[in-house]
Amino acid sequence: MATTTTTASSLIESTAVQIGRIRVLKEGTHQLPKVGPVVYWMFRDQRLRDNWALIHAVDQANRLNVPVAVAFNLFDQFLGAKARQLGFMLRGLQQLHREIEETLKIPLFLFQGEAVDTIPNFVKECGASLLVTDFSPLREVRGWKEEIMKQVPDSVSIHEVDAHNIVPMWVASNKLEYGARTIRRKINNLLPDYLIEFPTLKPQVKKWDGTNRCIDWEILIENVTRKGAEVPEIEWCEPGEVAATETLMGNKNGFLTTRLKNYSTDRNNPLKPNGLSGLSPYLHFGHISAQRCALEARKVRKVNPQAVDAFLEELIVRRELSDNFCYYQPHYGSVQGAWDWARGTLMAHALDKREHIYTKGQLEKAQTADPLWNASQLEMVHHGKMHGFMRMYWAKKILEWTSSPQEALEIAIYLNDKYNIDGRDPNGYVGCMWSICGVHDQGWKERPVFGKIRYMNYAGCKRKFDVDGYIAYVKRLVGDIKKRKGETLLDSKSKKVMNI
Ligand code: FAD
Ligand code: FO1
Repeated sequence: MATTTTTASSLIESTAVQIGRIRVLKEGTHQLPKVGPVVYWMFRDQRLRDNWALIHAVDQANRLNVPVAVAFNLFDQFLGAKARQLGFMLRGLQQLHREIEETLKIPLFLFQGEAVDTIPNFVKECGASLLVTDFSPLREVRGWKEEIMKQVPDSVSIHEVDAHNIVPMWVASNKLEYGARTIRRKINNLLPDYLIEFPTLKPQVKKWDGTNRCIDWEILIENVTRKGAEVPEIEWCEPGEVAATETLMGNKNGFLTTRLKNYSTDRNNPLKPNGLSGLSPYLHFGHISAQRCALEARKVRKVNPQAVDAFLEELIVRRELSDNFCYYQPHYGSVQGAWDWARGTLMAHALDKREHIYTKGQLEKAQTADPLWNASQLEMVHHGKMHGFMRMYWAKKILEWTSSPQEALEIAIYLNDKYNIDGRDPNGYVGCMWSICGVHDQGWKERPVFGKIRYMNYAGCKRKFDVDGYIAYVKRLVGDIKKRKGETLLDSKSKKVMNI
């Protein structure tokens, strides 16, 4: 994608958002004073608060003295998403829609279909002069943007804003980073410039005067969740910005307010899911800004410096490293995307005898001889979020039990995207590649099947945590979920019978 660094001519001098956070993807030829509205195509950062893309869109609209609108495109099929993910996302969007129209009087337009059709059509229809997009490194998103750049009229400018990372991905580094060690220094040097308090979102000067189609959220959510019923919604995680902020710092069970102190110790204990922040569903769908999480975490650093530093390492360095990898490594999600040393060692051991070989179906149904692995798979399938520690073990065993590293990677990504509420995320593609292809890891003592890829086994887990306790915990968890499902089913059937 031909991106030019931001030039003043294309940007009405933006003071609200640092220039480094904005990339001009296309220079429009619109001539002042005849300018049309600003459209923000919201994709990854589905929130009102602390959203640099929205701040930029409103700022530019006010400078051009034109209205601003938000457009969201619901894809019919998005990387295998089912009811679990789409229901969560749409319920979050429903809240956003109500708030953005009531408090900011900014219309939200929801389109269904392919963004390469709906977004350019909307831009043409409303005569927009600027299209603002947020940033995702995923190849599908980049392909859509390339196409949209061709489809929109010459007069339209397109600005991309990294509203997801604290240090914009392209500012942190202009190349594929080798690991956390190399990118950490670059990010830390830039944090003083970028880890700053957000400006208040200014009210828009000009109101949208076009008619805005109303959205029947209930019908839409009902249809989408019925179609994707194979992977049912989760009940334990309330979607939306309010719940996200509660999870971060609510008085009742907030991570920073009530659960931070055990983070450094408990986060590697699968028996303590509350030991993790629980923020990944909200960070993935953009219901909360990572920058907000970091700003709030820094405020409580004095109380728990170790826990805050460990959290910021994951939230800033590891997370931004994932975006760096997916952006600069076109073969992310494939063995081709691994470093030479890893590809070499995996190929050298590809024909080593495997103790077990399982098919994708057997793995999906947790039908292996390893009760620990089965428990982690069942936690993901039924609970919708596998514990971070178990994800490493889970993925590494798939390498051990399939006939090739590429097949292992494909199965791990397929299952991770299908069942985890935070799937289809750069963190997931990198998590699977770290586990199976040693990306961002070093080489270890050579052994069968794994070669020099870091090895994890049951005995190692037993040394770290109460394996039997975790297996029993997941058994209870799955039993409770099935019981609740049975009750709701019975309840709805009895309602039908009693015609309630
Ligand atoms: P916390 O420990 O509280 O982390 C807070 C935030 O920091 C996370 O939400 C995430 O944004 C970031 N973070 C934490 N660990 C990592 C990491 N290892 N790499 C990158 N960022 C990290 N994360 C996802 O968001 N989606 C996925 O689909 C996903 N799949 C994974 C698959 C495998 C095989 C592995 C090894 C890791 C995967 N991860 C994924 C990374 C990590 O396991 C999750 O981000 C974390 O468990 C989410 O729970 P949490 O927010 O409660 O964790
Ligand atoms: N973003 C959209 O703009 N439209 C969608 O229809 C959409 C569906 C979707 C389903 C699952 C999921 O995990 C994310 C989804 N997103 C959607 C959000 C966006 O794609 C993600 O933020 C990226 O995958 C991360 O870069």
